[in-house]
Amino acid sequence: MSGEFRCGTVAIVGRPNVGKSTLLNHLVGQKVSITSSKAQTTRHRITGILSDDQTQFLFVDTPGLQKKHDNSLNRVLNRTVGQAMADADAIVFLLEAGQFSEADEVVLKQLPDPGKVVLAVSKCDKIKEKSRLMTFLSEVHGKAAFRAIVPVSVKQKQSLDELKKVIRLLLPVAPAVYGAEEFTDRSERFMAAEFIREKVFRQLGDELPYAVNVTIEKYEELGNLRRIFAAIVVEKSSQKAILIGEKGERLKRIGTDARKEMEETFGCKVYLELWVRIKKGWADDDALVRQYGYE
Ligand SMILES: Nc1nc2c(ncn2[C@@H]2O[C@H](COP(=O)(O)OP(=O)(O)OP(=O)(O)O)[C@@H](O)[C@H]2O)c(=O)[nH]1
Ligand SMILES: [Mg+2]
Repeated sequence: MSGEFRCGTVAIVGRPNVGKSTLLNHLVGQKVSITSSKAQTTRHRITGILSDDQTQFLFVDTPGLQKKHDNSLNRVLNRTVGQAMADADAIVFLLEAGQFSEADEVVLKQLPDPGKVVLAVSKCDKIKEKSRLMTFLSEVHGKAAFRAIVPVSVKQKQSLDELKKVIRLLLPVAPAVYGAEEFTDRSERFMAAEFIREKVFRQLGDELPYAVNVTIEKYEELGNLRRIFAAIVVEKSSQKAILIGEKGERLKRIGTDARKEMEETFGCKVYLELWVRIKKGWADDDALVRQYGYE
């Protein structure tokens, strides 16, 4: 039986900042989805593909499910999570080691049939005493009839293999959907915008405007060169000033970091032109949220 090829979708869900995108990138072995220490980094359903001789895993990263801010953008993000769970063959419900809060409870309540849910516990490296981790695992184990519970840490490769093994058995016997070399369903153009947004998230402190967005205005492929023109969209002129920084230093650093990451991932030279634009209240404007590609 174990010799039969399996292929299916695996939604990774959990509250914001629990480590979903980091886990996805480590499972796939490639940077597919952006990560940061700020909550609500992920805003799209992004597939990361992992293929071996026996299985093709279609891991689906999702935005952190949350009820704190209620605007057009968040309603769309929460809907994305629900849809991803409904469509998935298996679900990884991610909790952070030692923490189970109301925000986690919100996700737990929305899980469909626990028989297709694997509970994974992230950031185990942050808990030094083994006994504390054990107590936490036995506490959360009883929350639902999960298929399995797997403590993981991106630093411990071993537990990722264990996680893949239990997920595999939840996937249907089916042929591969993607070629063996493919690692995401997303385009270079989409990833370029995401890489820029990641650098904004990582370089700004608490002053990070929640409603920051990146749009690619022009994307040209000229042999081994990409010419990319992108706008960072914020809501107020004060936010624009923060992003640009003194003498344009901050914007320059965001551009340099994003360009380097693109060159590494795309394997080509990149010319990147970046500027900042103000669009008042876009995150609570249904039409603009759609126009910016959130669905
Ligand atoms: N120490 C440690 N830190 C981790 C681990 N996994 C993730 N992190 C950190 O946790 C933070 C959040 O990670 P993300 O992967 O962006 O979290 P997320 O759940 O995708 O967050 P949203 O997209 O905002 O919902 C980042 O600073 C990661 O470096 C881990 O196994 N160990
Ligand atoms: Mg994420």
